[in-house]
Amino acid sequence: MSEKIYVIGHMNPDTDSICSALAYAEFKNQVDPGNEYIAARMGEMNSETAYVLERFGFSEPVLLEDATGLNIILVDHNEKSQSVEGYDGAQILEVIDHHKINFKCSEPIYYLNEPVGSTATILGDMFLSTAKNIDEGIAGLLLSAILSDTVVFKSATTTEKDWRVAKKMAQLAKINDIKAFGIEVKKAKSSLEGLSANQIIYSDFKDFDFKNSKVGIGQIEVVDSAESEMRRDELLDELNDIRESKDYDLLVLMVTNIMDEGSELLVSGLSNKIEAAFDVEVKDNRVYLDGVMSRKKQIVPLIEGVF
Ligand SMILES: [Mn+2]
Repeated sequence: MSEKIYVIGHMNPDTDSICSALAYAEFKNQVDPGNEYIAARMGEMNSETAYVLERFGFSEPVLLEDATGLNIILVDHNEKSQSVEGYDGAQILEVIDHHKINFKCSEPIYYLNEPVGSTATILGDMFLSTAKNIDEGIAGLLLSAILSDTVVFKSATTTEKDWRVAKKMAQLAKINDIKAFGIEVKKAKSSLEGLSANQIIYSDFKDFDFKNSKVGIGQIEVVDSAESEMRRDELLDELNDIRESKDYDLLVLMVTNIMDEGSELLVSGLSNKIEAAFDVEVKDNRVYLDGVMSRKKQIVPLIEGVF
């Protein structure tokens, strides 16, 4: 009997989560035509992702609010704290991811995790080795997701494999200048205009539990810091409000400038943890970290280490 299986990325979806869900659903429909694989999302897409989908002619994945009783495949995440409502009551059939693993299962499942720059890198490789055909649009989605997650290959998470798969995908998607296209993708999200401070903080936000301390870390990427500097006080006020109303011990917004290759951290709560983690002084609730662009590699492990 044909089953419906939802392929879904993390909460507050980024381009990698959305494009990987679309691409992996397509891959599975090719290799397992007996079942129906449906790309899904949890929450609203950001403007960068909307730009990418429009560019390659895709409509947005279906919104999944509760996965209780459903068959699901997780892409681009594995932890419950970053996943859909109903996680415990869902049948998780597979995980394809590139994050640290915090996952339990009672039966053997297909679990593929690689320390590469994006989930799309893993999927692109899979398409190249196994799929019957790679649609120009799917290649475009995967290329965009690699460029997005690796910040156009500038992030410390970038590997040789990201480059290799991106080049192949660019050929298939008929994109000649990969870096120029990457900046174009990044620019689609970098404007803060029309967004409230709350929307900016939550545009790419992750929750963490560090030894029972509640920590939240958001990240925005800008190509020019003028806008975020102008709104710094407003962003700090909103961080304080969120921390108080949602009981965070530490709340951080990384404002990453992809041209300067560094991040300013706006900090609410335990700023002594930030000082200890990075050996810096937090002044007026902020500190600039040169060369730091990756939340996953350069921020999360260091903060976790001081809890
Ligand atoms: Mn990712």
